[in-house]
Amino acid sequence: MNQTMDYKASLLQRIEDKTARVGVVGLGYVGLPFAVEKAKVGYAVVGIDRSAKRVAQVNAGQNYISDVKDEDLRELVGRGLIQATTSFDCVPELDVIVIAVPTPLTKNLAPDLQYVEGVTAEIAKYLRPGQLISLESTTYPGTTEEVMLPILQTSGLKLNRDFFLAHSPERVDPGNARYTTKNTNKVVGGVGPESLEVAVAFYSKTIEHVVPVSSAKAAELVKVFENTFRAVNIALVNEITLLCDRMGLNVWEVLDAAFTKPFGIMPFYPGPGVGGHCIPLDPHYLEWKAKEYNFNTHFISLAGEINRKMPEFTVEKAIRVLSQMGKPLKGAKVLLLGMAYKANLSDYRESPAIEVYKLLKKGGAEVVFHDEWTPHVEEHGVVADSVELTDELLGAVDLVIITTNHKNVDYERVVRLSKAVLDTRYATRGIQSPNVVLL
Ligand code: SAJ
Repeated sequence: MNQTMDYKASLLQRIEDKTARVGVVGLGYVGLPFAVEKAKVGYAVVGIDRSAKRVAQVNAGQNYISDVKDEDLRELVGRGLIQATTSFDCVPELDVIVIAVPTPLTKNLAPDLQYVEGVTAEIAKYLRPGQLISLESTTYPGTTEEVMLPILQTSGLKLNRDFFLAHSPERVDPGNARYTTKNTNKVVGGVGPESLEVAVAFYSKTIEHVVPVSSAKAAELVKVFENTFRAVNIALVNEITLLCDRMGLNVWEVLDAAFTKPFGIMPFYPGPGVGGHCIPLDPHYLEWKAKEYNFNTHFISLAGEINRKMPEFTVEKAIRVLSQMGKPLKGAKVLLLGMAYKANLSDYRESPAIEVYKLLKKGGAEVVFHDEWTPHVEEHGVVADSVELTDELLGAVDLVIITTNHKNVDYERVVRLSKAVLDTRYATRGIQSPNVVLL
């Protein structure tokens, strides 16, 4: 009787002895650190990215992700353990393929899976027996099994006999030096027990603690819940900020005091809005899917509504500060300090500072920004370059709005030289001055 090839056993063996060749689709803030971690322990890694520029940078050992050490990438590329390509024709040589491509929203907050579907269709063209496919992109529960699996099955291959399919959500906190790809607990869910077994074996080779769950769907919901937890709690402190403004209370004092409670609370802080490619977007993937079950996720919708209101509130507060100086918004000179979506990184995608910039311009203000992390900004119709933070500039503008609390700014100097400062991040904590207004 001809023994049908046990593809699972041979794949497990290759994972175990590190002869498995690993593919990473999407060389961004998730994919490139992952590729480096896998190569560091000896796996040969092929990065696939649609950007020829990124592919060329990787093949030249030129790092572009701040969470990756330049010398690590250079060394691993030099040793031939990492290479990159724009083509999927390398797929047949790969044993494990990890997908970390963007999952954005459409303009009316519906999931946009074009990248996940496109990549899966490319992989399906080349799929062969003995391969594990793992989706890491944040998405709604059901994507891996209901969207990816049917596309992969067009290959004619059989799930859990020929190929294996899993979801293992990325948990990268950009800029977090303490928690990295290696030491952040990793949830893994398979489409069937065999897929779970193979995926757990793969991730366990480089990640200290792997957390298996019963299905890919459960793993998808774990991640969307994590980001929803943050979005809702950020919205809660933002809502308290709006109320404190009406009550004439200092929300920062209230929150600082609340967070002295040693148990049962977790610090979140208000701001000019919520940016990045995760927190403002991912929860709406769950909101959209829940409707299929005739279920309204009220917390997600409300959190999104409140967080999206914060840029407007910031400008409203700026108008009040200017009018107390006898200055209408129209013609006022305003300097934004920080365009990145959060402190100490260079990413400005969905940054609330950009929304504040647009609203101020719309109101007729003359707006410039200073942010050494984002020397040039091109997003949502704003195209502008960072200006130098000179004494003259600080003295010349009517209002400075601190929109991102980067640590590389001397806030004491900013307060000393400015007419008025609206601090949306409490970056001026500890600096007492009558010309500072907090959000
Ligand atoms: N923000 C606040 N107040 C807070 C916390 C954050 O206004 O108390 C703002 C930030 O300024 C930023 C936005 O919310 O504009 C998002 O910040 P974030 O740190 O929550 O989100 P990301 O996108 O940088 O990274 C998050 C990860 N962050 C943490 O867990 C701390 C994690 O949720 C995900 O692993 C990651 O998104 C992702 O890729 O999903």
